[in-house]
Parts: sequence; C-alpha cells; structure tokens
Amino acid sequence: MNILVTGGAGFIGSNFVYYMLREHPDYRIVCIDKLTYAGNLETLEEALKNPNFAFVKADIADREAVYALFEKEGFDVVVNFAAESHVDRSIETPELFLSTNVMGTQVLLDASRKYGVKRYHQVSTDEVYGDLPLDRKDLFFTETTPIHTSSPYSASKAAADLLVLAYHRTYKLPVTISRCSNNYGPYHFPEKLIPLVISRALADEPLPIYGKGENVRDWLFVEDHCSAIDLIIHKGRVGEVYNIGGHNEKTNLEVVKEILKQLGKPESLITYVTDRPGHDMRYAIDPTKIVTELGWKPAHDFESGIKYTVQWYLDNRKWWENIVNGEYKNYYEKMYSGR
Ligand code: NAD
Ligand code: TDX
Repeated sequence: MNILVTGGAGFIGSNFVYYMLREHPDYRIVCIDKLTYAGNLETLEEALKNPNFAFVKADIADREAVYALFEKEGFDVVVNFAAESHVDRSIETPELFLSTNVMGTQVLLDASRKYGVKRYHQVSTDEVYGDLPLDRKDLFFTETTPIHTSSPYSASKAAADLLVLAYHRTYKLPVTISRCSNNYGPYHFPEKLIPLVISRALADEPLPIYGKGENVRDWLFVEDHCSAIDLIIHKGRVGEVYNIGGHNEKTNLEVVKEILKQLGKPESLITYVTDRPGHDMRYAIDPTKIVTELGWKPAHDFESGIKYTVQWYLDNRKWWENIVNGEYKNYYEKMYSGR
C-alpha cells in the first residue's frame, strides 16, 4: 500500500507517519509538507532513515506539484492532515486558512479523482460543531450534530468537510472524514495550550490563561487519534464521518494546574489575560460510532498521557527550545504583549 500523508512535518501528521511505519512496516509512506512555521523536518529525522518513507516539500494548493506527485506515485490512500491549525492565527489572517484548508483540500480531491485513489481521508476537527454550554454536561457532539462554526479556522475546516462530502456524492470519490477532539503529545507546537504551558513554566514565565480558564476541552493522546485513523482508512465505510474522542473533558485551569503539579512549579505563574474573541466554551465528543462500528478504543487516559507528554518535553528540550528561541518569539510578542 502506498499512502500519501499531507502535513506530516506537523504535530499529528508526524506522529501518524511514525505510527504507520511501525504498525505497517511493508507500506510506503510519502509525506508532502509546505514546511510552514508549524512544519519541522527535524521531527521527521528518524523517519527519513527508513527506505519506505519519502518526503516532498510542496504546497497542497500547488496543483501542478500535487498532480506530478500523484502521477509518479500512484497512491492508494491519501490522508490529509495539512492545514493552518491555530485558532488565534486564524483570527489574525483568515485568508491563509482559506487557501490551505479549503483550496488545498480541493486540489487534493481533484488529484484523488484524476489518479483513481482508493480512499481519500480528511482529518477534520470537533470544532466544526461549534461549542456546547458549560451547564449541560449531558450534551455531546455526534456525527449528526449540525455544523455551527465559531472561528475562521473552524469555518475553513467545515468548508473543506462539505467539499469532501460533495466529491463523494457528485463524483463517487471514496472518502471518509474523522472529527477528533483536542490532541496532545510529542511534537506539539508550543503555540498550543499544553506545550505552551510546559515550555513557559519550565522557564518560570507567566502562563496566559484566556478569560477565566473555565473553557472545557476533550483531550486525546495523539497516538489514539493515529490508531483511529488507521482503523478508518482500512475498515471505515466510504462516505461516512467518524467522531474521535476519549471522554477526557477538562477545564483549561485543571489542565494547567496538573502540568504545574508535575513540574513542581507554583500556581502563581497563572496569569489571566483578555479572552479569545468568539472563544468556544466546551467541546465533548460522543465516540459511540467508531467504538461500536470499528472497535476503536483509546489506549491512554488523560492522567497517563499528560505524564508521558510532560516527560517527553523534559527529555526533548532541544526540539522545542529551537522553536521558542526562533521566529516564534516575535509571534508571542505580537499576540500576547499588552493583552
Ligand atoms: P500543525 O499546525 O502542527 O501541522 C500542520 C502541518 O501542515 C505543518 O507541518 C505545516 O507545515 C503543514 N502545512 C500547512 N499548510 C500547508 C500547505 N499549504 N501545504 C502543505 N503543507 C502545509 O497541525 P496539527 O495540530 O498537527 O493538525 C493536523 C490536522 O489535524 C489539521 O488538519 C487539524 O485541523 C486537525 N486537527 C487537529 C487537532 C489538534 O488538537 N491539534 C484536533 C483535531 C483535528
Ligand atoms: O495562550 C493560551 N491561553 C489559553 O487559555 C492558548 C494558546 C490557549 N488557551 C485556551 C484556549 C482554549 O480554550 O486553551 C484552550 C486550548 O487552546 P488551543 O491549544 O489553542 O486549542 P483549541 O483552540 O482548543 O484548538 C485545538 O483543538 C482543535 C487545535 O489547535 C485545533 O487545530 C483543533 O482542531
């Protein structure tokens, strides 16, 4: 099997590359990535030593480059992780999110049609469902929850999902979509809450918490997301959407306090800052469909996953220090100073 993984130099895509090389040593995995600020070839250093892995630097929205690659490789499966993924950045520069997340997806769909790909899988997000109220713990997102987006990021991901479903209905392209809750784990870019808190707490720097820190996210260890996608591309039904989540709902404050406890750092580092505009209150996934239909089961709960993750950041300082000491410094200044 020859699989194209887009966005494989980012957080979840790189974890998926390693997962697939380990679980399916006979597969060929080709990664295409534009290497934006979020893409890092160092992350793929080990994979690059594997003869079954190849890396191509290109933009998924570059039709010529994408078609040439599909023609050469004859992919069986495409798994599209490539995206602009940070909500705060989407509030600053929405147009970039449209060109990669929507137009880029369309190019991949066209290429998949033209070159007869057997399965196109779109990696989507629970954010397409909008949010749930904090005082209704009985409510969860199912696959039939209406699309109701809040940010330019989630709107672009929802637009891509609709295109994917349209290509199935109109052109009979064999597609699947997964909508996962918040991931955490190794190689998570330090602009996102968990790695941001770990890296800043280690430097005894203030931790910016939006609003009151009461927003709830449903955290999933990244490898459990990878195992779910592996199942869907092999056993999932064409034309279907699968929600992925492990019932690990936490408020942001609970997450931050747990990390501080593990690092032995004081809660006085917590600093409340102006809220994110349009900030979603609560995400919570109902994973019944993937559990009952495909037999998926997460291997990690939040307690074990966060311990592993904190240890990974302690053991891999070079990886994230290179990032936080580089161009990211300017980003942090721009987004957080005077907030
Ligand atoms: P990330 O920002 O860490 O990585 C994105 C990768 O895509 C980077 O390597 C970047 O260089 C690459 N990329 C960006 N634009 C590109 C383009 N035009 N052409 C080719 N490559 C491009 O993101 P992530 O957190 O790993 O998310 C991966 C996917 O999973 C995204 O589609 C995201 O919407 C989805 N998702 C993420 C989460 C989460 O919690 N992080 C949860 C659910 C779904
Ligand atoms: O500095 C911060 N302070 C803070 O309080 C940051 C960066 C975040 N937050 C809050 C906002 C959210 O309530 O923490 C929560 C998590 O924020 P992010 O890590 O930015 O993730 P989120 O906005 O929930 O989106 C993530 O999950 C769904 C990913 O970035 C998306 O790509 C994915 O689709």
